[in-house]
Amino acid sequence: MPIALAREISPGLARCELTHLERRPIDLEAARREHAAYLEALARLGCEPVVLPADPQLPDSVFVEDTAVVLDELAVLTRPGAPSRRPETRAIREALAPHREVLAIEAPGTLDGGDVLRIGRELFVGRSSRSDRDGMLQLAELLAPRGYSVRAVEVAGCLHLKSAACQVAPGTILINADWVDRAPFRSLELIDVDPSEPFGANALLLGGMVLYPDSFPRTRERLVERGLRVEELETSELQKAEGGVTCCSLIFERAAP
Ligand code: CIR
Repeated sequence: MPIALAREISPGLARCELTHLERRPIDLEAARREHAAYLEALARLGCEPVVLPADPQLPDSVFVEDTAVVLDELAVLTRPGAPSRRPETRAIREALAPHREVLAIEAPGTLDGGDVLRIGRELFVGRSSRSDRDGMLQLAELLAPRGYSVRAVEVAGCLHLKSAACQVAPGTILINADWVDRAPFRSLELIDVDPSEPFGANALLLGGMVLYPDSFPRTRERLVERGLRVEELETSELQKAEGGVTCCSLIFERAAP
């Protein structure tokens, strides 16, 4: 059974980093309910949630996806682009250590896990305001011996690559082509978000189901028309912190005993 590593919402969430959104009040209790429903959905889909305690000093620490890239063979701790988020990796290192060899991106490189989209043994890495060339090159160097290739993708107008492109079925990408070029994904099937729902490209594929925010009904319709199974989640409070559905978990298979 895969582990879904997550972290409770920090009481300091209101002080989260924001890049493309205006700050709006966040209802912490409602955010916690959304997070609990998210973890329940992951459990229903066959994961075992492992939930680390909240840290009041780390406002964005619920968004664990950004702190590591976890593959079958090893994990790479990131060095998040936002300095306020760098201490988040400490607890994640401890949580991953029993399951994987843990390597790390070193200064001065920066990398956020939200910029890493894995399709088979190819990793697309967004060049965003959070992830730089050095971080991407370090990742490529660490993973080349394990047979992974890394490919840089320019991202503009959104926070991370996975704000603009996510896998919704094997070989199928949900994309907002205003924020990322289609060309790197040319060999894959692409589904465009509805133009009225630019934030609708972040989706979490798990066990044949697409976990998807309930705030993008037109894009959801496009997924359903393509025969995909979609389970909707309420994410309005976490969206105010610029979070999506991929960002609240790191999902990986347990290491073989
Ligand atoms: C940040 O700006 O870092 C957080 N407020 C949101 C991070 C969301 N991460 C993700 O989608 N992978």
